[in-house]
Amino acid sequence: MSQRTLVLLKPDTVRRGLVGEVLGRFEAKGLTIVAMDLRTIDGEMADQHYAEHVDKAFYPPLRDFVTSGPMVALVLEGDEAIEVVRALNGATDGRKAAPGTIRGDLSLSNRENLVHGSDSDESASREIKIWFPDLP
Ligand code: YYY
Ligand code: MG
Repeated sequence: MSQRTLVLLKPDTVRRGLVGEVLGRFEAKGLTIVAMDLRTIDGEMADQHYAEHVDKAFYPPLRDFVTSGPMVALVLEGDEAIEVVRALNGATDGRKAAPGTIRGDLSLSNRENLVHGSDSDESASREIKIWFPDLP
C-alpha cells in the first residue's frame, strides 16, 4: 500500500555534507520526493515534533541538537514507505545499527544519528501536518 512518511536529514547530515549521500539512498530505493525544504527549527517546533519524548532525560540535549542548524525536511512516498524508510535508516543507535543502513554506515552516535523517519501511520500523519501543513 502506498504511504507517505516524514523524513528529516538532521543537522549532522547537513554539517557533514552527507545530504546527497543520504537522499541518494532514498531515491535509489525508489521512493518519491513529494515535499522538501531546508529549515532551521526553534525549540517550540522541536517540542511539537518530539512530543512523545519531551519528558525524557535524553530530550534536552536532543532539543539542542535538532535546533543547532538547518535540516532537510522531506515527505517521501512509496509502497510501505514508513517501514521501508525505517529499515533504510537502521537502528536508533548508530553504534549498533547494522552495516548497510544509513546509521550503520555513517553514524557512531545514539543522538547524532543523521535521520528521522515516522514510526507509524498515525505518526506520519501527525508529523506531515506539523512540517508541511499545506501539502495536499
Ligand atoms: O525513532 P528513532 O529516531 O529511531 O528513535 P526514538 O526512540 O524515537 O528517539 C528519537 C531520537 O532521540 C533518536 O533518533 C535519537 C535521540 N535519542 C537520544 O538522543 N538518546 C536516546 N537514549 C534515545 C534517543
Ligand atoms: Mg522515533
